[in-house]
Amino acid sequence: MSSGELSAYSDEVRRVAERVSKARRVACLTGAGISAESGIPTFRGAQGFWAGRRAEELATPEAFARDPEDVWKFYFWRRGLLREKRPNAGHHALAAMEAKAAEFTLITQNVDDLHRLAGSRNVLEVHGNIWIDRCTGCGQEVRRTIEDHSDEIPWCGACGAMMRPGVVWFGEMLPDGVFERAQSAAGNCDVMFVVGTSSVVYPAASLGSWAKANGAFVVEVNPDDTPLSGVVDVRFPFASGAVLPAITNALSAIRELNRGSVSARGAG
Ligand code: BJW
Ligand code: ZN
Repeated sequence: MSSGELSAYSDEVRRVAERVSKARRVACLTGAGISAESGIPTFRGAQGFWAGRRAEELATPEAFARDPEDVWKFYFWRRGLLREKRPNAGHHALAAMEAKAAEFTLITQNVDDLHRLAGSRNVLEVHGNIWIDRCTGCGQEVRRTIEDHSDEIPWCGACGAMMRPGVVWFGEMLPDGVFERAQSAAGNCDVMFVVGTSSVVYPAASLGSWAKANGAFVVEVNPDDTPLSGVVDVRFPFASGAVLPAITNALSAIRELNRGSVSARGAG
């Protein structure tokens, strides 16, 4: 992505930053696209995580019941991949935006933990977290770290049942209360960003239009069109690692300008 292309959107960048600077509440929904620039494959598309296999073959409770080893292998491989990955400029820009905003909720479909590593604090993980093992018997959860990751199927220390990855598969409910909080953040915000998601997996895919229906200014960041593209107020057809820092920088410039005019008034 050349910065030349994004520079043609400088008015939009400023307009969005102005909206954020005046907003009381900002929300952001992210998907796999924001982590693409960290070297993590997205789900859909030729190079996607389940290239050559149907998602339903790996990301359903039925698949796990049929062949847990096969499903665990997929998750061990992804944990291994994540060990070397770091947040990128898009993750960092959202953490910086949170620090500047009055109230900021980051809703992520990603399970990779990169938002937290970048410093985001108010994070709702609607599809769980890949570093959690959850017991299929008693529900006990164990949080793995990059250091204590192993490729052995884990068994529960409390009840002896097999553990599974602490993520949300197709046909499963989202973690208790988390989607309700996400829906409330989207429905009550002034500005909503929808970043790096194909907007096809529900219920997360409903959050952008929910925000719009409740009066938010909705901004989409995605090189490709999605089912949401037609309803957003501003669409940036570029990589999030380029767009989000540009918005955060414009926001800082607005804040500086406002501070300057306040102190000039104070002095005069
Ligand atoms: C960039 C970029 C760059 C690239 N910068 N952008 C019919 C209608 C409505 C709903 C359903 C339906 N049939 C079934 C359902 C329900 C189902 C569903 O939505 N299915 C659809 C596929 C139709 N949903 C569910 O089952 C959910 N649960 C549920 O509904 O519970 C209620 C219920 C229970 C029981 C019965 C009935 C209802 C659960 C969904 C769980 C999704 N789980 C996964 C796996 C998580 C674990 C793991 O990681 O392994 O979540 S699937 C996968 O998709 C993962 C993702 O979070 C999710 C979304 O994908 P995402 O993030 O959008 O990635 P991509 O790859 O699709 O898109 C990347 C985008 O980035 C692209 O657009 C690129 O252009 C862009 N991009 N580079 C910015 N640099
Ligand atoms: Zn157990």
